[in-house]
Amino acid sequence: MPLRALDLFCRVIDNYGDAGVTWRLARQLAGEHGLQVRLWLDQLQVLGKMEPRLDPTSLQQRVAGVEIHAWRKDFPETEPGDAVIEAFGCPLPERYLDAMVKRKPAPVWINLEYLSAEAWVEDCHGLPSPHPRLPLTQYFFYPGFTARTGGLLRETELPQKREAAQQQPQAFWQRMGLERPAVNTLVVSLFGYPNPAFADLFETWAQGGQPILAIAPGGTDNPALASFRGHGPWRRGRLCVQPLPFLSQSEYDELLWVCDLNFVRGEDSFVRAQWAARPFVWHIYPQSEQAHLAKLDAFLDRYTLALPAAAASALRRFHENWNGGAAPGAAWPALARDLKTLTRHAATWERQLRTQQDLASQLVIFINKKI
Ligand code: TRH
Repeated sequence: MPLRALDLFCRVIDNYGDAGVTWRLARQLAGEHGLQVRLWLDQLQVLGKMEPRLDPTSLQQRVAGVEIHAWRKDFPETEPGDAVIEAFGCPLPERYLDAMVKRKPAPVWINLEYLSAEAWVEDCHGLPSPHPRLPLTQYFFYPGFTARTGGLLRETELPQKREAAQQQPQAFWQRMGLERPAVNTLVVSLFGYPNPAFADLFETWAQGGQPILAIAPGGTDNPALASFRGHGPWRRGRLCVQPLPFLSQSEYDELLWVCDLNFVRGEDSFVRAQWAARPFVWHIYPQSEQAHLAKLDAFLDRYTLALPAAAASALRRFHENWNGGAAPGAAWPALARDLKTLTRHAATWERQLRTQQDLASQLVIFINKKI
């Protein structure tokens, strides 16, 4: 019997990406694969920031074809679906695990892991892991950049929607209540983790030779605005920093599409910046013992492979400063000099990456092979 109904569990660690990724996946599984999807999420208010249609106070609701449940401690008796996806290794409720054991056949159990460009991911993707105590087997499912991984989240209509928005960007600026930026202005979106480097970069931009419009969505949630007061645009020299409220996921996508350069972070905005086919700077989620720097290097190794040496070195150096909290100002001129090369490369990278089967489709195929 092919896969019909699926439970997706997400426990928010911090920030927005856990909820952002699982919401994107849930919508695609329901919308493009016609599955009955139940999303169990512990912090609905986090998703509510990205999805205006959601009522964060409701225990159960239906949005975009997905049945969304508030995941609370008193987990109800529930008949498991044909498959269960636990996002980022969040432990499932005991009562649900017991129901999985009783269900015949047992559901296909997937652990959807965090994204990494590191080579070891290919050896771990799809491996079974028997439960230590229960007659259940979990499968590791690793997103990734190669054919030996689970791929990346990408909805079918994404390329067409992006291309249309990039050809007609004025609709987005109007909806944001902003003037369309002048042709010679470099338009940058800002999203990152708290970073002392923001102040140095703003000073460099203010003293620079080109007008720069830096758009910072997320209001006070955006660390880029940590040193600003008030909501209006902040101007110094050639720089204008324009705060925006926290955008819906689809509006944030549009912002990435219409900007010339995107500063992103974590996992979901990092992937969405690649689908925008524009140059980006990635602030990787900081981990203890600098473990995140190996992940950053692994990605830059893949991403800069086809770049001319000068542009590759400019991009890598800027990332080292940006992720090391060092003053990025000194690394900015080289990055700005190679922006045209990086823009062409970003479009080539997106076209190549798009040939990979998307994550949701790979998940459905994988589960149907195990059912
Ligand atoms: O918020 P993040 O730092 O989430 C992180 C990462 O997911 C990381 O992998 C995980 O370990 C950690 O959480 C616990 O960054 P990320 O992944 O880019 O998620 C941000 C989400 O917020 C993304 O879906 C885009 C969305 N967003 C909006 O919808 N509107 C906005 O205005 C902004 C700025 C972001």
